[in-house]
Amino acid sequence: MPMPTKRSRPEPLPSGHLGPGPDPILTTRHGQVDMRERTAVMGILNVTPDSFSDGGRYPDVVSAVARGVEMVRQGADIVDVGGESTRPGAAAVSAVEELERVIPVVRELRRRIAAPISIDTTKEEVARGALDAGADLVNDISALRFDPAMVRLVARENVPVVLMHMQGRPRTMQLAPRYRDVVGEVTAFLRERVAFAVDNGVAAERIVVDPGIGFGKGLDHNLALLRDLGALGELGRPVLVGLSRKSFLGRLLEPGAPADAGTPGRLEGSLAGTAAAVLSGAHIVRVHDVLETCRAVRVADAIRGARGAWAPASRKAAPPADTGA
Ligand code: 7PJ
Repeated sequence: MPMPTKRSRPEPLPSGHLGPGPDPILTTRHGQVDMRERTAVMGILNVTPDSFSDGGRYPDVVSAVARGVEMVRQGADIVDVGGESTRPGAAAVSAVEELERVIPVVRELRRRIAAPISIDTTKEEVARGALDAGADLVNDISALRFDPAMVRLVARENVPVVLMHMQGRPRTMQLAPRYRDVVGEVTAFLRERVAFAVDNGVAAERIVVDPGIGFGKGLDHNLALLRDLGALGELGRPVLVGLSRKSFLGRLLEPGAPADAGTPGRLEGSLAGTAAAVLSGAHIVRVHDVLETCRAVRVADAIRGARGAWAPASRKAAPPADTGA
């Protein structure tokens, strides 16, 4: 079987961008995540009593760690540990409580797995505790906006960071999301946040960008972003997409059902959405169902490989040079 073509981006980018960057490889304290040929799978390990869809299922350290170990066996490249629910309308959690939830899990998981561990938090104190306990990267859904100390921590520790787009705040973000051009606005926001991070000492090659599916977005906004993910490729950084079991899937699969009506069909919806995201330009997918996703992604990667671009042509990128072929 021919190997999928390496994701490289030979074409020059238009002016005003950050440049194509190096190949999509993320260097962490626990090895490299190489996304040139394979899409990386980030497994979600929620240690919250009220998270989006598996809240309360891993209430204790032992079962949370066991699930983390299992996800790595199932093929996860990164385990994302989170102790603060960002469910629309969820109550805020204090740093002390978040630390109590995540630190024992990160510490024990570190002893048990070699894969990079990420910490899903917007608080510097929590991120610092988790990095000290053995975490390798920071996943900040506020893109370094909610805690002014966060950017200094990431720069000083020289760890990779995920910068995610969100319109509004978790409590109110789904009330009335509005955009004129959702893809353009999300791309511009992420460009500004990448520049902010770099200006504050974060190495560009440590940055991952994320359109923030479901964070201050209606159904059509989510679909437009997933369809046009290649536009984020112009930022020259790996793109992470998280759509696993999110409520827009319920809106597609069970229109009319209440948003909190459980998750029937969300595995299939998540797999289809994730495969589409891979073909659309995602380099990392953040998911609950690691085993199933790894299989789906393997197929999507084989199909994507034939196209061989590090990101699909961006909306604004110049067309490929005419090779006369
Ligand atoms: C995301 C996240 C996402 C990143 C959550 C859920 C909601 N971090 N944390 N991207 N979503 N980077 O998992 O359903 O989409 S919490």
